[in-house]
Amino acid sequence: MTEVYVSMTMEILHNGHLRILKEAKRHGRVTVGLLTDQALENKKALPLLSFEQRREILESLDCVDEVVAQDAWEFDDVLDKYQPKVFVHGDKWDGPLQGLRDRVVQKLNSYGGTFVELPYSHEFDNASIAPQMTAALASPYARQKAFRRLMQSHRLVRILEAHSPLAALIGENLQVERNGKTLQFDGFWSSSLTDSTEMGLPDIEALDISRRLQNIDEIFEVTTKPLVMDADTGGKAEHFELRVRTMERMGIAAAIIEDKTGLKKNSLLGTDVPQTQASIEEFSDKIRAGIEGQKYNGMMIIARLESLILGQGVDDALMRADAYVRAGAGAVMIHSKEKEPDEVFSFTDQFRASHPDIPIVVVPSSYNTVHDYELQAHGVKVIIYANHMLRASYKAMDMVARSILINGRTAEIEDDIISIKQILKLIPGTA
Ligand code: SPV
Ligand code: MG
Repeated sequence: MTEVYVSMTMEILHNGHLRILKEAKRHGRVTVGLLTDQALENKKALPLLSFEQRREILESLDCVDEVVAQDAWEFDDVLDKYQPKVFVHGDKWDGPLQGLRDRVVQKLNSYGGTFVELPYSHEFDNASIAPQMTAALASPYARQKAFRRLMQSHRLVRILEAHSPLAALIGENLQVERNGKTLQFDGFWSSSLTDSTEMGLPDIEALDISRRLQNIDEIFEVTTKPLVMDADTGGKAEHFELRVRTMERMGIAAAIIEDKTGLKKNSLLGTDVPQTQASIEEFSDKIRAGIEGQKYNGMMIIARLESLILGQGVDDALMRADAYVRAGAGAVMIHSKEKEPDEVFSFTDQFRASHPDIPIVVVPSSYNTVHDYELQAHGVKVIIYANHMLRASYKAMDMVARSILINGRTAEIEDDIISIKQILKLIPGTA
């Protein structure tokens, strides 16, 4: 029988897929190359269904003979490997597929394969299924699941601070090209520093938890990506146990708690202000409370080590990290306020060796010359850009206000700010 190859992501199975697969079946034995999370990296958001779930659905179809994992977005490797007699694909080659068609034709010609290109059915384009998909992706459980899958994947996870829904929309939608790869942020950071600053309050856990959660709820209203909450010290273990229930129900993907006790000050102040680290026992109890308080273990509890911030050294951080993981922390965050990442790397290299599977989170606010790929090479899994959106907005607002006073009008600043026309287009439903 003729070998026919069809490649698909299949976020959800719809009759557009069935049409393609039935057409493919007319040409012979059908192998579906199902895109893995790795193949989708930097190209598309991860589908709601896991690879295994999508595979099971496809395998149950009469028009599919075999499902294989396609680990690359491009078709070069699969065409070399399977050399199918027939390659079936829709005729829509825009967006991230751009440029791939010519290479497919070339490869097929090189060994005499046939290209069957099917007309794209606009019945199933993003616009028609997007609202339902967005609603599904934005559900509390889906956000938490997406985060866990990101943590299990091989990819570096980039988290952007969002102090408002508008800031979050940038993290939700922005895509850039770097070295031929499409990059985007994977989720949001709800920062105690920027949430407090936005309210004109110091970062000392003074902002009410209900207000922090309200901010998150507003961000959730307009986005789909996972959110990591800076839960400060978590407060008293008994209170934290109750709060995690609400956080979990809302769909917060992870809560990071820091191992300080008493009145917490911002970490970047280090030992310039009085700050006390909790005992290992006290903090381990809080981690356990954060796990036990949840209904379905939807939210990861991440232990944040303040040893370097408080001058206790890398060995102290390693000893604590080990204890916190034993208490059930799903990941550890190592924080530093140094200009260079040396002590962070000393921690990550040693921790990686003893705990290869526990994700490491970093917040490179002070050691800001280090690149994401260097952090990744040292075993970092998650990078949080913790305060830059708020810092950007304050500076821009200050500049505008000054310009208005100095010039006595707004014409001079117009080119540096978003136009009213763009604002009206920015939010669907405004115009
Ligand atoms: C925050 O963003 O509130 C943090 C990170 O906790 S830091 O400000 O560096 O302490
Ligand atoms: Mg904080």
